Formats: sequence, structure tokens, C-alpha cells
Amino acid sequence: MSDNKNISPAMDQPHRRLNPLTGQHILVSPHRAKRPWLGQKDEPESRNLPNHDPDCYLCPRNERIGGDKNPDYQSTYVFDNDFPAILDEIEYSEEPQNTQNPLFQSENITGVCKVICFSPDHNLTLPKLSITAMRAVVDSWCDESQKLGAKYQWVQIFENKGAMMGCSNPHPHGQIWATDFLPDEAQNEDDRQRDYFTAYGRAMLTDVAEHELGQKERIVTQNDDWLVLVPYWAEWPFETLLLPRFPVARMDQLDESQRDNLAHIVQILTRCYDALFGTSFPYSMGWHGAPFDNRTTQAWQLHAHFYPPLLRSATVRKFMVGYEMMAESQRDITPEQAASRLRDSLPRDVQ
Ligand code: H2U
Ligand code: ZN
Repeated sequence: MSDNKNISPAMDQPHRRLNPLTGQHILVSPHRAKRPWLGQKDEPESRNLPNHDPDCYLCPRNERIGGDKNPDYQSTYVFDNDFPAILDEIEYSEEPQNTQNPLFQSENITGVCKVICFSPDHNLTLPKLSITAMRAVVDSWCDESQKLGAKYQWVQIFENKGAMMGCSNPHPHGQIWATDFLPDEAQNEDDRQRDYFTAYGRAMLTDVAEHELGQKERIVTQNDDWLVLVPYWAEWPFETLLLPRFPVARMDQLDESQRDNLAHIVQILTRCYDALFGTSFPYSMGWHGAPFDNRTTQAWQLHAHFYPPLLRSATVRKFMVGYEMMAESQRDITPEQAASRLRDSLPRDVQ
């Protein structure tokens, strides 16, 4: 099979790989990729929507559920989530209960939740935005990261795309949750990147990028400042990691041309995803950068994760159930095969 070229023999047999960012393992079962599938088929997500939907709470000029009216915005638009999961400047009526009991621990937290509309056009998605509009999204991510980072330790920028990922509204939008604590994923990546820096004197993800650029088989696409790869330890079938090719710890540190090149590569990646199964490709994506505190940041490299659920077609998805819930993540198609499939789906002019 042509997909198998460049894969060492051991990679054709069941094995485990380590995710150095999280310390978790992934079980890879390449020999199983051809087993028959008789399971669920979701309806393909069709996108033939109006440019403005009078019933959409994210479209310009419309009223949101909370009663606020959206302005007649022309580019990106950021507002406070009307149903925030975390509250800012809350006055806690009491300290958490049971702080003395090691079995029932809790802590008080504060933070804010924002919604970011990527475009006033209800029918667009990131891959369909003009490059100028995509650059405006990049600027919004950078600005919000800087503004919220001045007050909060962690700024989580993310997008849930598609009903399959639990997105409640097709209007192109993402979210930002900023908190006065480090969530577990952040804490884990922080610990492991710092440990790596202490051990080797280099940033972990700089070494990953260098190795992968040399090896090439897991690279999907690259430009002067960025590269997209299927990580060696990918859990989701077509999971990708977007890495800078220069040292940078946080989004707001990106200069003009790095932002331009970021807009380009996000557009290429999301177009490639849409082309893979001929559908508006669902995913959860998000940015990780150094926490906003007073510690050094040289162990950190800014990066984005894309976690798409689809496995074999617009309707056949990967479920993280059974063994994944009870033991550890498992995949059949190898990361190398996934990267090759994604390269084949790149827009012609970048192949
Ligand atoms: P998702 O579809 O990705 O969940 O994002 C929609 C968000 O928009 C969701 O968090 C918020 C919801 O709380 N929202 C508002 O802030 N105002 C509204 O009028 C409706 C939805
Ligand atoms: Zn809309």
C-alpha cells in the first residue's frame, strides 16, 4: 500500500506512543485499519445558509438571548458570553467546603467567557474567509490574548466547529475563556515543557518542529513561519499540531508577517480538512501559549491543536469510548498515513 511507504516495519504492528506534552500514551493498531464498519452514520453537515439569518443571535444587528443587540459589525466582533461558565469579580459567600478533607477538595475561581464572531457573514467558515478577514481573526485572537492575559493567568482561545462537535450555531464563531487558574491541560503542558527545558536546555516543541521538518513524513504543510503536522502521538485520526518555526511563547508576540503567514496556513489547513471528506469539516481547535505569570517562558512554544472527530467519511466518526475511556487512547490509521491523506487533500497550488 502506497500509504505505508516510509513507515518502518515496527510501525505496521501494534505499539504505544508517548505524548511528551501530556505524558499520556496512545495505542496504535495499524493492522486493524481494514476492519469492516457497521456502526453509526451521522448525517453529513450541509451548509447552504443565508448570509444573514434573522433568527441567529450572532448575526449583526440581531438581538441576543440576553437582550443585548449586536452592532452592525463588519469584521470580527467580540462580546461577553451571556451565559458564562465562569464568573468575574464574584463575591463568594463562603470559602469552599471541606478544604481539610483530602477526598473532597474544591477551590473558588474567577474568570470571563467571551464569544468571538469571525465574520458578519452567517454562511462563512474559516476556510471560506478572504485572507484579509482571516488575518482579522488572527488579530482578534492576539488582541484578546494580550488584553485578558493582563488580568488572568490562562487565556483559552478555542473554536468548536460543526454540530458534531457540539457547536450550537453555524454562524462562524469561537470562544475565549480566561481564568485565574491553570486548567489541567495547561498545567500538564507547562510542567512537561519546563521539565524538558531543564533536561535538554531547549524548548520541546522547537525540537519537535526541527525533527519533523527533517523527517517530513508527518508534515502536512509549511510556510516561512509555520508548519502543520500530524503529531507522532496524535489521538484523533486527523489531529494536527500547528507550530511556529521561530521562538515565540504567546500569541500577542507575533509580528505582522508572522500573523500574515499564520492567516495563510490556517486557511490552507482548514481547506485541506474540508477537501478530505468533501464536507464542512468539524473540529475543536485551540491555542496554547505560556501562562501569564511572572515565570520565564523560554520552555514554551506557542501552538494550536486541531482535534477533528471524523475517521473515514463525512459521516463516520471516531468515538472515544470503551478502551479509550477505561484504559488509554487507541487509533487504527497511523499518524503517518493520516498526514499522507491530508497532503493529498491540500489545495492544488500548495501541493
Ligand atoms: P457554541 O455554539 O460554540 O457553544 O458557542 C455559542 C456560545 O454563545 C455559547 O457559549 C453563547 C452561548 O453561551 N451565547 C450568548 O452568549 N448569547 C446568546 O444570545 C446565545 C448564545
Ligand atoms: Zn448568523
